[in-house]
Amino acid sequence: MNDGDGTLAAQAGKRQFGPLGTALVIIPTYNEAENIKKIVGRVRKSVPEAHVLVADDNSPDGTGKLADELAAEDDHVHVMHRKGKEGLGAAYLAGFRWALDNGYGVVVEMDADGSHQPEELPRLLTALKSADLVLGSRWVPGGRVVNWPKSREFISRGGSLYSRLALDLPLRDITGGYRAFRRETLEGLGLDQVASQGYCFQVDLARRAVKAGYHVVEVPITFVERELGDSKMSRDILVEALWRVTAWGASERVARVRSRGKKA
Ligand SMILES: Nc1nc2c(ncn2[C@@H]2O[C@H](COP(=O)(O)OP(=O)(O)OP(=O)(O)O)[C@@H](O)[C@H]2O)c(=O)[nH]1
Ligand SMILES: [Mg+2]
Repeated sequence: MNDGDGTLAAQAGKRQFGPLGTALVIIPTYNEAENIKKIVGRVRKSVPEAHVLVADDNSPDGTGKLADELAAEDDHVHVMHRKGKEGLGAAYLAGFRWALDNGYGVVVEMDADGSHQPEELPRLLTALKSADLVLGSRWVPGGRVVNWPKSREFISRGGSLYSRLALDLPLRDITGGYRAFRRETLEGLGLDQVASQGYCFQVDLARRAVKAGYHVVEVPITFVERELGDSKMSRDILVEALWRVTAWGASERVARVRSRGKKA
């Protein structure tokens, strides 16, 4: 396990990390009516001081209206109504901007479908005390997935392995979506240039954080497959991830060869 305060402090060397400030948990939603009330309730119970932002893409099943009901009775719950389905990446980018504009010190990514356990959030936040970015990780010792078919595990592990090798990243779970950022980290990632939509949005942010020299820590999580509602995972999302990761990897290699050529 690498989420103990002492270990992390050692890994981060002599760097001093400032206090964390208030956390905003962003939950992007598209047709999560069966899940939204439960997940928001679990977050509020698990970390009562945190705020929640539901970023809904005008879900036809009324998720946005249910989120409004939660916000009406709880001043820690906020709702962003977006005009239509534009993908996970766009919803997160809009949520990040809102978080930064409203002064939050920590920004958390969490799925609505119960795959990410709000009860594990305190461990992510503890790890963030001595890190710039914390990744909830299925593929480090202590991490696991529950109720996933072998085929899905193969795709996920393969996606992380391919990204790790193509982009030369020292990370095990690069596609995961349970993360905690310090606001300064988000401010330093160049969010205006992020164009990725699906899973590769997560790869893109992790890659930017490592390349910018941020201290990125993986904390083991238990990922539980959704029980209710439909997956938005599609062939297009996988294809986008494959081509973008391959293109990033190729351009980094070209840049490395060029800089070696200049030094020689
Ligand atoms: N706002 C918004 N949210 C989205 C969009 N696509 C997916 N989401 C949300 O992003 C989160 C992750 O999507 P999932 O469908 O669970 O994707 P997944 O976890 O890869 O797929 P499953 O394992 O089958 O659940 C969920 O909270 C979705 O509701 C989108 O286009 N817009
Ligand atoms: Mg899911």
